[in-house]
Amino acid sequence: MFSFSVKDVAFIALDSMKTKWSLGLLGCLLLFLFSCDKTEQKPIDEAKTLFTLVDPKDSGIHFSNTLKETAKENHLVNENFVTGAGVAIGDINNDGLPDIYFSGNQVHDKLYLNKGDMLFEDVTDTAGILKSDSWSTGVTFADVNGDGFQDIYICKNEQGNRDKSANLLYINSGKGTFHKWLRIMV
Ligand SMILES: [Ca+2]
Ligand SMILES: [Ca+2]
Repeated sequence: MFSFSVKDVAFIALDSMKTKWSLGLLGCLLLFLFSCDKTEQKPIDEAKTLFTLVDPKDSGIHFSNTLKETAKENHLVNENFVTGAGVAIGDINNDGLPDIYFSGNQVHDKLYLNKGDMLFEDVTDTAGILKSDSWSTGVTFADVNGDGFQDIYICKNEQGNRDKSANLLYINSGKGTFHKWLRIMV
């Protein structure tokens, strides 16, 4: 014959709830660990992947939109810290190979000419692209004057500086160089 006081019943109920919670948490933890383990151990069959990562030393592309936050310049006072920059891909010299323009926030923009076989040449300086100290937030190629050569339009947004926020339009000479043709206030 067993007898339980109200205190004993309350203790058993509480202990039972703790056990259930513990088992529930343990179950969630095991599920998480097994699901992570499954993903990490899944072998990658490179023959079935759509893309192959090209090492910068092979492609020649070393651009990185690196951001450095300071007490004066950070994501709390400048929304551009979380909006990123931009990339444009187009054939600027009409050789059938797509070329790449990277716009940079705190780093300078870079223009790469496609030399074939996934090798690119940095032609930023020789093409006449400015080393601007203002934030570039986007870029696109478009033949704005209809001469058959892709021109470059770059969006700028410098926090609190309207003059540095003027967008830039570069006109393609068709001879490997660009002329800064317009500063456009928006
Ligand atoms: Ca090209
Ligand atoms: Ca053009």
